[in-house]
Amino acid sequence: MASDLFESPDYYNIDDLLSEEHKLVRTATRDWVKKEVSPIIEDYAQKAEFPTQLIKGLAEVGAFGPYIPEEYGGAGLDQISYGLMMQEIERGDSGVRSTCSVQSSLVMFPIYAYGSEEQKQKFLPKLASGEFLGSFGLTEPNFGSNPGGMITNFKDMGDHYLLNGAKMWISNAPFADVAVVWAKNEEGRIHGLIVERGMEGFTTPETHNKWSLRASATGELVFDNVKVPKENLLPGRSGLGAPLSCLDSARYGIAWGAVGAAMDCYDTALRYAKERIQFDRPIAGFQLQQKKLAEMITEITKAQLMVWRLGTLKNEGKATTAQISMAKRNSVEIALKIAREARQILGGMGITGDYSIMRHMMNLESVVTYEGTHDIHLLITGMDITGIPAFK
Ligand code: TGC
Ligand code: FAD
Repeated sequence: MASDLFESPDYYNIDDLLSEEHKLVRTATRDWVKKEVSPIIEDYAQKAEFPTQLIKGLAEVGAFGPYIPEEYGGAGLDQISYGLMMQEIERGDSGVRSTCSVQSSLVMFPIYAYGSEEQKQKFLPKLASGEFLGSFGLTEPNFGSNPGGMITNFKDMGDHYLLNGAKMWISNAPFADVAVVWAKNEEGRIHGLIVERGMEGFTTPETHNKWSLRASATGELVFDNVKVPKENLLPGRSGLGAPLSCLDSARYGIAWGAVGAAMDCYDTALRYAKERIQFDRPIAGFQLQQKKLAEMITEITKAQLMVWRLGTLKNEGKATTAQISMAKRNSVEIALKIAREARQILGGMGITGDYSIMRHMMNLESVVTYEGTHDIHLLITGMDITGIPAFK
């Protein structure tokens, strides 16, 4: 990829709404992304390989459990700092941000929120330091948007649980040391179990041939009579609301992250349009290109304001599931549109790996689907404003 010249757009002086700590966190993450992610990411995406060497740096920059208290190894930051980190990391690559979302919000968060003290002490510091990589198993081959129908199950065998079933489309699965797995007990009640690599009958085959999130490892979690110690059940919460509450936290991070991808596409297209000469003038001087660029910065600015406000609500413990859904859906939608328009501004160059745009565009095709599809988030808004669920 060409050298990383990224300059962050801030059309409405949103920086004035950020604290010094927020700006420091953002600068540190941005500098790290420019130094460690940008130079290698295109190559890893082309090879469809997960850049495992980034794990240590992600931990050092605080991207594993930014809002988890320091006593458990987290960074103890607020939700705006978490959001800004996800924005900067996804500005580099959605797949790298995925790793952080899963580790922080889908593995550390449930252990922190619903785990026993022993579970927190055992797993959180190692997850925060990157010694352990985690994955989150909710989706199954026949239950994606409708996770409540899952068939993965466990039986109480007296001194342990016996886990059977399979999860698919699981980020980090092939490399994960631990997996937070959602399964039904004999009464059909959903619980979270911490499954550890090495447990007999637990395998994590990799999913190949993806055109999207190629620098993120995706796989299955397969459980064939896995004996899970009883102390690995998350005791604090059961029911579908438990995994869905983790999704709230991850979707919030994605709402910020997708803005980062949009910012990178806009910034790249603006710079290119000012430099690229056709018909003896920069293409940025043509009205059609200005329309594209002006609409991009308008949508980015609206999305920046939305996620900032959502962050303030989240800091106050007031952000609702429906508000988070709206922001996740909006950010990904505008990012995808901006990626497509930006790609066109670059003409033929836009399809190459010399620029980040096509990679962002392909990555965003996963982001618009995972953590609740575009349709599901619209239906969550619909249910919230009408009071009538239209899922079933
Ligand atoms: P429904 O009857 O509405 O709700 C069941 C129970 O859950 C409660 N609840 C929530 N609780 C906490 N937080 C939330 N966000 C909640 N949403 C609902 C609800 O109150 C109810 O509680 P109770 O006590 O009454 O039982 O459930 P439903 O089966 O009708 O489904 C609703 C629907 C469709 C919105 C939900 O299933 C959904 O969100 N589906 C989308 C599935 C999804 O997002 N999967 C993501 C998998 S993980 C992933 O993609 C990771 S990618 C990571 C990466 O790489 O970055
Ligand atoms: P389906 O649910 O089969 O949906 C197919 C289509 O039907 C969609 O367009 C959907 O919007 C539509 N649809 C479904 N229900 C309705 C309805 N009621 N009304 C209208 N339209 C509807 N899952 C995890 O648990 N952990 C992970 O780490 C994880 N990582 C992922 C990484 C990648 C790269 C991808 C692609 C997915 C990942 N997922 C993960 C799974 C992801 O959450 C699911 O793909 C997603 O929830 C959608 O499920 P599905 O693919 O089964 O699609």
